[in-house]
Amino acid sequence: TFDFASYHTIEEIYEWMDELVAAYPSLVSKLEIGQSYEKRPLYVLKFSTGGSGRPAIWLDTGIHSREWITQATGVWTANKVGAGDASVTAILDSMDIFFEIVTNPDGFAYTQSTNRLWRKTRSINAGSICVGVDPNRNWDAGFGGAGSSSNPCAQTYHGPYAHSESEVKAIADFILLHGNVKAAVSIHSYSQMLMFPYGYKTEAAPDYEELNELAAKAVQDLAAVYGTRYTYGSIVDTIYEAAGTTVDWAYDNGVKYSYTFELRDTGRYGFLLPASQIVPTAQETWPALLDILLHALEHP
Ligand code: 0X9
Ligand code: ZN
Repeated sequence: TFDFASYHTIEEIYEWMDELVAAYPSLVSKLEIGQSYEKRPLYVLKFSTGGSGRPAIWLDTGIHSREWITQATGVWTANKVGAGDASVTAILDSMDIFFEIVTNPDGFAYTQSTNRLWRKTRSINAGSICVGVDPNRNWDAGFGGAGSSSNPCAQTYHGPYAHSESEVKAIADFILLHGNVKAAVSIHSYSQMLMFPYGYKTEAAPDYEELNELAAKAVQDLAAVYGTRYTYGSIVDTIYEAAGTTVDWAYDNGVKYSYTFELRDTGRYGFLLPASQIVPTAQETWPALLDILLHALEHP
């Protein structure tokens, strides 16, 4: 059976997804929302107890491929939801959850075959020898602004135009077509932070007070598990100005509860977090995630 305390290959994760669907067929299904640049399927796990047009939650991990703790936390968390943990019953009674675990599959495969620290997509840039676009600078939210680069060789290259990356466009199209996404949580590492819009401007979001209070509660509940300390606030106040990120786009497109985590650690291991920390990281993140989901449920 699947070992949640180890890092896994893309093939192993895809196989595990099919096992999850097979284990809980009345709750979990697998959608393909598009294809990556290198034609890998973009799989999304759908958790639903039925109904149609229900409000929904969007979750993604691994949009930056080298942030391995995020895909691993995604697997643990999806398993928790699939197993019908009592804490999610109320949420699944009226909302659907969509979870993309391997959000940048080409990059993830490349971190396993060639360069463990690959961050970007693997698209070819016309006129450059450098490969890839930063999928967390490619969104149509202040696209091309401060904290993103026009240099294809940069780690924060924003790409030739907004949603040029199929991995990004697939999510944007999915969320817009769905039309009733209430919360979006995009999970990164590392730095131990919980953030909300904006990242592309210093102006406070209209819902700043509510988003900030909810973040405060979530990081408190996270710390209660193993004492791990997170900072929180808007992206621009907490980490740095960054144009074209997922959660700013989601927020500006009607998803009020848009959050981004930066999971463990604060730099000792950085992106190379030991596998022994996978389960503890997932366990402590869970109550924080639940706070956000339950708040979205209670504030329709
Ligand atoms: O630079 C980034 O994209 C994020 N940090 S990371 O080390 N994961 O690359 C910070 C940007 C702020 N927004 C989100 N984390 N979504
Ligand atoms: Zn990241």
